[in-house]
Amino acid sequence: MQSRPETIRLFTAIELNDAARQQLVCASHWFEARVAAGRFMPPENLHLTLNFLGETAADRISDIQAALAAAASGCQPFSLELGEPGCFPRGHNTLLWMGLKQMPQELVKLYHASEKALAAIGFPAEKRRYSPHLTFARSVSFSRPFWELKAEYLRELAAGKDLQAPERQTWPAAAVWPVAELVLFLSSRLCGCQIYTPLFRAKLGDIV
Ligand code: 2AM
Repeated sequence: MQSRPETIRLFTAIELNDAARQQLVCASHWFEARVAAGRFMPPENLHLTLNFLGETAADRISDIQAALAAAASGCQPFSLELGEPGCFPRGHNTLLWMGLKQMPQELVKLYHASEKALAAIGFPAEKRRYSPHLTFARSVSFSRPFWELKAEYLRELAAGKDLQAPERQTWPAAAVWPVAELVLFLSSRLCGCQIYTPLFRAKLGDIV
């Protein structure tokens, strides 16, 4: 009998720097304190997904690395900034995410370049339009409507930046973070916990 090839679950993403991660963790804690229930992601798991490859034969790794390296080399580094929170319905529950303040052209180019390079080696392109988001909680249920929480969050965020009101909770300053690589991640589970391990870093603008 032929044994089935070993498969691993893969996706590509952009990592956050420390300041942006701190900003997102602060937002995540804010929502965690105000929802009825939800699984909030540990800080180290926060990321901006580009391509979801799913279950993949482990022996495809070198092809994938070459495809991502070629795609990233033709794109220039850029900067990102966290924007406003949003939610997607997922079954009976909701997924909470943070959006981006702007959608840089270089991010769009990187998304299309990596998608095309992966499609050329057999990973079908997403049918849905790319909607950049950083998931920070899954299986969320609310005791108040999301739009109400979001409005309150944005008000408090603005007030937190107000130096005239130092007694308010202080939010980390809005972080613009530089992006210089696209990372291939392995997604695995250990003792019921989701672990994301970087396998390969494709440098942007790294023309050889
Ligand atoms: P999500 O945050 O929108 O759920 C690792 O699981 C990453 O891959 C997550 O950021 C997740 O996006 C994305 N992902 C997981 N399953 C997916 C699927 N079936 N299609 C597209 N993206 C998926």
